[in-house]
Amino acid sequence: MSSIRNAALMLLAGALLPALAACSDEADTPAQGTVTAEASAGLTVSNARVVLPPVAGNPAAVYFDLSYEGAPGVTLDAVDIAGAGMTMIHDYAESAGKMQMVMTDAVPLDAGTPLSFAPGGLHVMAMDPSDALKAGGNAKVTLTLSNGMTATLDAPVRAAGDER
Ligand SMILES: [Cu+2]
Repeated sequence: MSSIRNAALMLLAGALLPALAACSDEADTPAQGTVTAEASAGLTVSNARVVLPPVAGNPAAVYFDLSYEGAPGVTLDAVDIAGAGMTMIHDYAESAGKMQMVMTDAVPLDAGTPLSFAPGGLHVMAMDPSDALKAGGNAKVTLTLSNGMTATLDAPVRAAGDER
C-alpha cells in the first residue's frame, strides 16, 4: 500500500503552509489540510480540519472538501484520524419532519461533483479524541477509498468554539 501511495499521491502545499511548496516531491510529507492524488486516482482533498468537542470525551468532528475525477464506481469508505478512536461517516436526513443524523457506510464519488463535508451535512465523527489532539495542533487524517487508495493529510485541529 505504501508504494502505491507514494506513486499515486502528489502533495501540494496547503494555503496555511506555503513553505511546503518546496517539498512537493516528498510524497510522505502531507501538506497541511490538502492532498491531491495524481490524475489516475483523481482525488483531491482540501480545507480539512478537525473540530474538538465542547465537552471532553464527546466525539470530535472532521470536515473537508473533496473532489474526484477518477474512475466511476468508487466510494469513500473510511476516514480515520490519528489520536482518536473509531470513526463514522455521518450525514443528515429528514425523518418525520426532523433533520436527523444518519450513518453513511460508503459515500459515492462522482467525477465532477465536489463533496463538502461540513457542519449540518456530511461529516466524520471520531470517538474518544485523545489528549494528543490539541487545538492549534495538527492531526493526521487518512481517507480510504473502495479501490484501496488512501490519502493522508495533516489537518489543523480547532477548538469547539472556533470557526468550523
Ligand atoms: Cu455525526
